[in-house]
Amino acid sequence: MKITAVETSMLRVPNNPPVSTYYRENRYVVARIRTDEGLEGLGYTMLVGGAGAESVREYLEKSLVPQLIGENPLHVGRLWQKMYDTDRGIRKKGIPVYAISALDIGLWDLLGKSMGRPVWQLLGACAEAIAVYGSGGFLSYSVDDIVTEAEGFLALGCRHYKMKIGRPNLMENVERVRAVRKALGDNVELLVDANQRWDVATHLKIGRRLEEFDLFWYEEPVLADNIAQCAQVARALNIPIATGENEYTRYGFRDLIEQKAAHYLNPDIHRCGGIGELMKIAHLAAAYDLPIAPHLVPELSIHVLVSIPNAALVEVLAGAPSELWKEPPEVKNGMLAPPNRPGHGMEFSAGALKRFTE
Ligand code: SMN
Ligand code: MG
Repeated sequence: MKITAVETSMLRVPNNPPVSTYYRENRYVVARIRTDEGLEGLGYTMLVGGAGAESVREYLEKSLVPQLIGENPLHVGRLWQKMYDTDRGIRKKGIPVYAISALDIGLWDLLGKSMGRPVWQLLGACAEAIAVYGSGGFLSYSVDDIVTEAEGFLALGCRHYKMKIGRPNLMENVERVRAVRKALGDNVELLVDANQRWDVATHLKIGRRLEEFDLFWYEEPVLADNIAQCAQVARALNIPIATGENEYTRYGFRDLIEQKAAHYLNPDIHRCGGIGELMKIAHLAAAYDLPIAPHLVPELSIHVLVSIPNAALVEVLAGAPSELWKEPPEVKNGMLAPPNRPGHGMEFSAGALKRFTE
């Protein structure tokens, strides 16, 4: 089998309220990998808020696609390395790895389709389903918005919910967490996410005040580039630290692990290098018994999570339009199971392609 072409496109997908009060839209860079045997692999990556989408598409088309044309798509590992080795002068952080991730996802889709098997069965299945955590609670929300959103996830059987901290008035963040903890009670695991917002001193001030709420994890305290400071916060607070959504490849996660920067790792399959690289990151973390809770992308992350011994949770974000997919992932009793369809099993719905294609 040979790759004959890669057709790219872009989707601009609006979020629903109240998420849309914070992130109006997300943009997808889509790469359909075509072969001489008629099989097609769907690759895609998502840029939250949309920034950088054109750059990802340009790098994918101009630097990576030429490396794949004429190649056998079933050699997924060799092609990943070939893409990674392209342009050694460009560090594989950010934009280039979003592009590699999209194509790797398409190649694994093709591999599964060529064998008539879902990707999770190619990865070495360990579990049937993974516990879901609901995510949202953005800074633009009122406390009532947060509680209503959380209760929606609890109604699906979820036992974990994540909200944001990061409002400029520091103590207001403590009061918002206090109000949400009071409303949800002690039987719900509450997570907070700072999205890199403050310095170490501020996190010590806020984090110590949040310790009384028995939080499940405290996410991305400092700038993702400053691993040493994340480790400093992890040593100082009596709350588990989670980070990784803005980290790239096994090398970036090696640094997080070696510097003991987090108790939970949140690699994003659309950013870290794709399916194969997420497996490598997960296996590296498993040697340290560090749990993996991938950032967003539940429909793809689930294939890896059911195939690793250190799966923690799968994230489902409120607000994404359900009509995006032909067969959207379905949370049942707070759990998500992978699809039994060949490949990764995902395809955009005809309505979504019509409505959202740029
Ligand atoms: C997050 C980031 C971007 C969009 C939605 C949610 C957040 C998370 O950092 O970890 O879910
Ligand atoms: Mg986050």
